[in-house]
Formats: sequence, structure tokens, C-alpha cells
Amino acid sequence: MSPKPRLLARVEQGDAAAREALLPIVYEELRRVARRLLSGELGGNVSLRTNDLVHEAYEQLLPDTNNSKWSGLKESTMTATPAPIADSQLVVNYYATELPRVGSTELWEIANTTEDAHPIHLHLIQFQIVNRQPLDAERYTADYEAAFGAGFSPGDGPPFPYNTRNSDGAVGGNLAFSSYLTDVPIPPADNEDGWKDTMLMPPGFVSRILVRFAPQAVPRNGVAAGQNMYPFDPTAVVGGPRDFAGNPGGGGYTTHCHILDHEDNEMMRPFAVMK
Ligand SMILES: [Cu+2]
Repeated sequence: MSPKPRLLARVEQGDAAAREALLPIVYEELRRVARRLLSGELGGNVSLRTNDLVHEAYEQLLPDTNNSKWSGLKESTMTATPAPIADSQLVVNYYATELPRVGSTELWEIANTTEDAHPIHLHLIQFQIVNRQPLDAERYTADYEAAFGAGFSPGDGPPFPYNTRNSDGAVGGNLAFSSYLTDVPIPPADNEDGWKDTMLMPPGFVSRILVRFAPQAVPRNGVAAGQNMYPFDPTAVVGGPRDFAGNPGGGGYTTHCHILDHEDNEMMRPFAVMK
């Protein structure tokens, strides 16, 4: 934990000296945020309302706001989120939140509830774009946060257990999208045909991709779930035995936004390929 969040944690524990030390830092943070807003660095839709500034400044100071390291516990506590997903050591130890089987083909749906379009990139594999469908992101977000019951904070994982299918039939622990969709799906543009490793996911849309955990050159129907067609073992894990090619295992692979500012600020999720 860096010094500022540590200070904030001490203030929250009632440390008066820490509060005195924190105040000038908060004011400086506020000035910095206001400066960035005024210079246009944060883009078009700027707000100079005090509430928004304080919110932004506070977020900068929050300890470990890091959604890429979700362990099923509420950030900086040993409290399980309402429904911890202790159904996999990869989830618990390596924070992986997608657990596809090698050789399988999965339909991934990614909702963008933010204000920005994000070019989302997957490691290990290429995928094909299915479509994009508008959803009521505001209502989805409100219900998503309410689903935590005990209170949502940034850095929480999904509200429901990973392996329990939602009413759309999807695993992953999130609310089903179907009742939030507001219009028909939009097919990919011509230049989005074929294999891709990145897809632009616009705000207010569910973006869908078909992801096959096999090399691109494997023909259609040329692989089944459980079959490894790679010249290495993507299911090898940290600390495990070396794979047949002599490679050490890893902590899985990642999905991340390809905007540098975003990927450097934890807009990244690990996934682990399973046998
Ligand atoms: Cu992004």
C-alpha cells in the first residue's frame, strides 16, 4: 500500500494525527483534479461540481482500488463479498475470474457500463466478433451494485458465485443481461470479420465475442473441449511441474483494455485455461 492510502486507512481507524497529515494531501489532490479538468485533460464532459471533485479526489486516495486482483474478499479486508467464489484455487490464489477449458469455444459477453469506448484485448487466443447490443447501463449498474446487499465498493468481484448460471445461462457471477437490453444486436462491420485479438467495446453496449482456446490455424470443428492443440501447455500453473515443452507454468493469461492509461490502472482481468 502506498503512503497516501495507508494514511487514509489510519484516519478511518480514528487516528487524529493522520487526519491532520491527510488534509493538505486531499486539498492538493482536489487542486490537481480541478487543474486536470480545467485543462481539458480529462476530455469533454467535465464537471466542476464540488461533489464530483471530492469524489474524484477521494477515488485517487482509496487504498488498493484494484479490480484485477479480486480474491473473493472485500478490498483490504478479510470479509467475503456476499457470495465468495471459493470453487477454484486459481480463483482464490491467482484472482482468475474466467476459467475456460483448453480446446473449448466460449461466447463471452462484456458489458461496458463506463463512459468510454474500450479496445478490449485478449492474450493467448484470437476470437471472432459476434455483435454489439445496447443495454441500459445505468439500470444495470444500479441493480449490480444493489446485488451486493452489504454494500458495493470499487474492487469488489461479481456479486454471485462464479459457477452458478444466471438466467441467461452464463457463468461468471454477474446479473443476466437480457432484461436490460434496449435494442436489437448490431452485427460487426465488414472490417471486423475474421480473427481478431482486440475489439472496440462502446459504452452502453454488451459486446459479444466467440473465443476458441486453440491456435488460429486449427480448422473449424478441429478441436474439442479438453484437447490441447498448442505446442505448449496453457493450463500449466505457477509452481506446478514444467510442461512437456519444458516451459514453466504461469498464472494464466489476461484480458485488458488496450488504452495504456486504462491497462496501467488495473483495467485488466486474468483468466486461467483449464484442462
Ligand atoms: Cu479502456
